[in-house]
Amino acid sequence: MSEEEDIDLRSLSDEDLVAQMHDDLYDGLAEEIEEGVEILLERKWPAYKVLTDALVEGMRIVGVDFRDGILFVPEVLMSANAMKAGMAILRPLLAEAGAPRMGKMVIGTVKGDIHDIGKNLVSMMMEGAGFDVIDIGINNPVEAYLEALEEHKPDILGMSALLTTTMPYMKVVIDTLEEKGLRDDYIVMVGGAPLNEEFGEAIGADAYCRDAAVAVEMAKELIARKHNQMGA
Ligand code: B1M
Repeated sequence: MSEEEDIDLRSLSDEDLVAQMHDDLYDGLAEEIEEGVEILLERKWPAYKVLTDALVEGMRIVGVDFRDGILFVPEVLMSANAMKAGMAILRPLLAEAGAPRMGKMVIGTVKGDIHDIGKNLVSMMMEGAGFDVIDIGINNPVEAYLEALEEHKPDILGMSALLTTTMPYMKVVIDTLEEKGLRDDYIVMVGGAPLNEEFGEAIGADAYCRDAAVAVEMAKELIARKHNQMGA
């Protein structure tokens, strides 16, 4: 029996439990992550705090060791699966706020990029804030974005990229919207770990979003601005 299996998660203080969850995420232990999430919720932790302190922080640590060559793709995939298992429990809770309908967003990760945890988190938080979200998944060529925009007619187009090699593709999508005379029909928001404000501006996005909470705030602000402009 492994050492992890011997640990009674319920006997741990909040602080030790969160530290243990970081270890469990690192080790890709989905069941333990699910249990940890349930325990923190029973202890009246808000869903967003569980998400950020236990899951997102745990994944940050995984990212450091992935970068340093200590962890490899198969291990990180297991961590990602454990993270998703925890997120699945939190999703309905984040959407429970009963928020008024705010608008519609199509979101997807760009071509060549299969990272989807951050995008999924943004989708969850946006849904929780009252947005209808159409998630078109990963590895999206410009045609897939155009098709989804045409079909769903959203207020917002969201794009995610986690690789320095794939983030320039966001400009391909924005330039194509320009060429087709569609750019002004949508608010374009972009995000992902390697991006920054400057990049967002350089490619002609309406907003760069550092994280999911910022994405929600930006979306609300830009939608309000759009409505004001239309009313003026
Ligand atoms: Co990848 N990977 N990965 N990876 N991976 C990174 C991104 C990397 C930084 C790791 C590292 O070296 N430290 C590095 C990129 C280096 C670079 O480009 N400079 C990297 C690499 C190199 C690779 C491969 C090339 C590895 C290889 O094969 N040799 C390969 C590429 C595959 C591909 O896409 N073609 C690869 C593969 C993988 C896995 C499949 C193993 C797995 C992905 C599983 C999955 O997503 N289902 C994986 C993971 C998990 C990571 C790290 C460890 C974690 C990413 C993550 O989920 N973070 C990552 C390290 C890191 O980012 N520090 C890494 C948690 C998530 C909540 O944060 O995604 O940043 P994030 O999302 C945030 C914000 O960025 C923002 O809000 C989110 C929530 O707050 N945001 C948005 C994101 N998208 C948004 C969209 C918006 C708004 C905000 O729209 C409006």
